[in-house]
Amino acid sequence: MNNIVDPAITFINDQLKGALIDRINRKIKDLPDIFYDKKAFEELPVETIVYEVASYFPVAEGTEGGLFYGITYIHPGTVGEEYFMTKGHFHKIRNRAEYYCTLHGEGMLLLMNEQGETWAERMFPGSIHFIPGHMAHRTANTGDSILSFSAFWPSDAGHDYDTISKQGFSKILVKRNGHPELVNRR
Ligand code: S6P
Ligand code: ZN
Repeated sequence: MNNIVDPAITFINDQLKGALIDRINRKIKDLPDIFYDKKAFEELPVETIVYEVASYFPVAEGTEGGLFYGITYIHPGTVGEEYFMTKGHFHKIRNRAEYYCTLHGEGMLLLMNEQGETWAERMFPGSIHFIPGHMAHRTANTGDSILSFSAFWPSDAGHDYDTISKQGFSKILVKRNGHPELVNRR
């Protein structure tokens, strides 16, 4: 019996490869609720890719005790003065935590607690972010190249996108004088 085997997945040259890998992309047309400048949003080509996610789901979604692994690639760009960013979510099981580790590019991790307080952590290659439970999380690309990061989260965490699509984050991340600023929504 050969008891030395290859890993189920690899991450080489920035690409996740192997079986059971799920790939999605989010285009402008998939993100009607998240950007505050609706006029600027309407002017962008609907097929513009904002971000892509490759995830490894070795167990069924909802399984207690498992872990998922994913890589997110956010393209550079803005909608009006707001940076390209992810939809953002709370975990459906609110107390489930997560790690993000930045690989390439520069960005911000926006965090919002259940009281609606929002703050941001700088993301840069090598930055590691612990996202405690009960915290909505969203990432934005503030640079000129792709922002990529790996994520590790419990397989029973689930995603609550509805709360964010209805209420948003209490602050938005905008480009002012060439730099990111976290400001209150108007
Ligand atoms: C999953 C984890 C990430 C995001 C990804 C896209 O819990 O936080 O893999 O799914 O960054 O963001 P979103 O908000 O569209 O799921
Ligand atoms: Zn998450």
